Amino acid sequence: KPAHPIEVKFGAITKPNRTDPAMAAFRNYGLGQFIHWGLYAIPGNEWNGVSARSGAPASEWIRKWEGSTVPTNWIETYDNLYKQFNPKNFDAKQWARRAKEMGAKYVIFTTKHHDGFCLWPSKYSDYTIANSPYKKDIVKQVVDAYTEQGIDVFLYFSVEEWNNKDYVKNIPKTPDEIARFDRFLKYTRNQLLELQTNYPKIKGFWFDGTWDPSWINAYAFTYNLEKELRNNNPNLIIGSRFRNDEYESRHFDSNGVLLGDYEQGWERKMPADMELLGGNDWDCVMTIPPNGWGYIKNTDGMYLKTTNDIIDLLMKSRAMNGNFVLNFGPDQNGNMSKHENELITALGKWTKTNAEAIYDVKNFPLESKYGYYTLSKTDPTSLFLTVINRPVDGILRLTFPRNAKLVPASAALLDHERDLLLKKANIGLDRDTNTYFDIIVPENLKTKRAFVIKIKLNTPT
Ligand code: JFZ
Repeated sequence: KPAHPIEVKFGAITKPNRTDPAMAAFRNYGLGQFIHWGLYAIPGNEWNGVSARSGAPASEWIRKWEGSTVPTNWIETYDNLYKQFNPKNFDAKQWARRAKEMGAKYVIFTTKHHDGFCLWPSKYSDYTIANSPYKKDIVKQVVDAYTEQGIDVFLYFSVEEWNNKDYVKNIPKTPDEIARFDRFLKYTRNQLLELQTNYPKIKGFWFDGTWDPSWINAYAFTYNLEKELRNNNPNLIIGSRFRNDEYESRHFDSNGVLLGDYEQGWERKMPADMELLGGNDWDCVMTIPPNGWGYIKNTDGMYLKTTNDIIDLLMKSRAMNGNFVLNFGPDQNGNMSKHENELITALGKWTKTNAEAIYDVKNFPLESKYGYYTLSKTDPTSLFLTVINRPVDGILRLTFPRNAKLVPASAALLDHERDLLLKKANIGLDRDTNTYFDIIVPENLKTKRAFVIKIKLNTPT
């Protein structure tokens, strides 16, 4: 933050840390599901057996395939894929049931990615699902099915469109560019209002593709558009990637104030510590492969994150008051991969057992070398320790400051509802600035998963 705040006219519209029920719900989601689905699911990161892995940055970017391996007439081929989009196994209700089983409390669904193809029948474009052989409104099915399962829906929307002739990347200069980009801005506004009208149940938008100079330069337009979207739905939740102030400052305005309701910069990365977050709400969105949000046919040689990897990232996010959002890239027929399905099942088992430690919790201001602490929001005497690193001798030694008002009094395993031995350990370290509590992990606890210990806190005796 600058030492001397400057005047910002097109800064934040909402205050950070909104306290309304919609934002309170957001803070408790804990786990979310991202779904990237679109025409890129058809090639699935390859074409005619040739992999785009080294050419396109990620599977959903395959239209941007570059280098010597690009198939002939590739762009034309890609832009005609919609004529084949006919997902015969697509079942939004099944996706929603499985997302619920996994423990997701919100979903972010791609209505339109950078390629410009709309999964809803937009009045403002011909490049939509209505003109595919499938014809039916996919966004509507997703919104309805997830909402019915009690999962809140957020719509992913890319501003940038690769194949829209009105789109201008740099600041429009010529009369033609100015006219085109002006039409493009109106089109963007129309589509967003259309999504709000068609799907009034949505809780928010997840914006993307807002990095080009043309959009950055349109700060007055985007400021008014955000106001309009919020007027239509005062509970609407928008992340920080929608727009910038008049000084090209994105995500945060020139005074360091968050633009939007939560910080949206944690894409395949995790804040190293809470200080970096400045007390703002945030979510981390994560792929299962190293990169690649859309379907990948051949994942040979790619590291796919395991259930344990996901649990670690999920609880790390929760310990820092964030949400963790796991991405899925269904294939062209609407099927999740075997690995994705296995993850859903295994993660679902874990989130069910350990729900108390994941939802309705907040940061606890101590760190643990064994894993992550989360504290119940409703009961400040219920502390959870997710053990990722199991001590070799089975003794978890918790360090609390000597003057702590609440200290561990008893402990139990969440998975077995089994009480654990807890005793104060007067080991005489740190000149008694800390007190220590030993919890014994039973030797017969045979698990290769992280496990959660519920620790009841009490006033020191
Ligand atoms: C964007 C998209 O380009 C990508 O295809 C995917 O949809 C992802 C969720 O979002 O990729 C980004 C966006 C922002 C950053 C990095 C990749 N960022 O802020 O570092």
